[in-house]
Amino acid sequence: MGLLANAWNAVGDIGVWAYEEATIYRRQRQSMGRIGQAEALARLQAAEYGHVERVTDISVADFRDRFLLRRQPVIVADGLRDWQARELWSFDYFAREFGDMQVQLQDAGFRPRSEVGLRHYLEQIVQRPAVQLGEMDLDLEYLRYTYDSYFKHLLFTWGYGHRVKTGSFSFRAFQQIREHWGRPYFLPAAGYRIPWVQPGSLHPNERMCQDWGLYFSAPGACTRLHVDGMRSNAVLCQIAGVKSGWIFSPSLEGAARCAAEGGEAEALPPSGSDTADRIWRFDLQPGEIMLIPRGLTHEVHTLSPSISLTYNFVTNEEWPAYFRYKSERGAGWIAKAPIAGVPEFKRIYQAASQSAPVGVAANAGMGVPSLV
Ligand SMILES: O=C(O)CCC(=O)C(=O)O
Ligand SMILES: [Fe+2]
Repeated sequence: MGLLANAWNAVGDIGVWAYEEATIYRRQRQSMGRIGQAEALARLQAAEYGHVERVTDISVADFRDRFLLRRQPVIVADGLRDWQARELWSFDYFAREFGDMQVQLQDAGFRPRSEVGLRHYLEQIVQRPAVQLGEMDLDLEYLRYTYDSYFKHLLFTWGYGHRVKTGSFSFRAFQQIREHWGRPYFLPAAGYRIPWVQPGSLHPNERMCQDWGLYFSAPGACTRLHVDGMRSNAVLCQIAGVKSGWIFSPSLEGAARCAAEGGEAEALPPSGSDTADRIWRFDLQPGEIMLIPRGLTHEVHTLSPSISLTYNFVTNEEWPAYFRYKSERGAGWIAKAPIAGVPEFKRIYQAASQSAPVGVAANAGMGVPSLV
């Protein structure tokens, strides 16, 4: 990418950030009332409960019209089909290439925890046996990202990462594994507002996108119920192991949060034309990529030793709706406790997996593809 294009991208990013800061975060949001436990649980019980749809060989136009613009979660089962990462990346690969590095782990709510050697951490992860959804160990620490300085992070986001000297695992890995992965084949090449790419194409392997991370986690590890900080879309690209959990419709944001945390939460109204209360369960397998649509609440559980790559984005076409939604609801949040452990919610998902439709394995997520 040319020097001028990079500079223009940087100016665009700063402009978008300043505009959001000035218009969204500085504004007082109107309170939307409160929702209590009993009502929250009743809403979750009555919600439509289904599996995230799985597709293969989907075109950019179809993906955009059926899923991205409508904020429907989807799993693209052949998502990694053109990534060398599928063959190259493994726990051994990362232990061999980066094992001597120190990494800072996080808890289930993204808060920094202990610092350990990467090789040691990976050895611990792979030894742990697979679990079922709902079996968690909240003390397990999680490797998501290790950014050693904010300034360096900015240089990576503007495409100068290859010139940066760094001792941080995420940055070093980003520099070294660039050839092994790329923009998923079903995502548009151009027309992004976050990160700012106009004109030109987005190469997320050259320019570090928002919330980029190479995630390593053990069976039983969890990322608690949350909405991503920027309320942008995320792609969760699964290289090894299985992850499961749920995504909630916009209308259930308040109810899900309230159920997870106990007490009360802000009651958030439905948004857009799709007003139904929905819970989507997912079982993400190696080789697959899931879209977590912008602004939706989700919780993620690792069921077997896992390597994932993730990043966030917003396209030009989504921008007005993205912006409106974020002005209504504010920034993302993370719940104080996981929703998987709430007994009433447990009953909902356990009953649903016992009555799984034909073709959906009851033990989905235990290494067996859930849709056959
Ligand atoms: O894969 C995970 O555990 C969590 C992914 C996610 O939702 C995030 O990083 O925001
Ligand atoms: Fe997330």
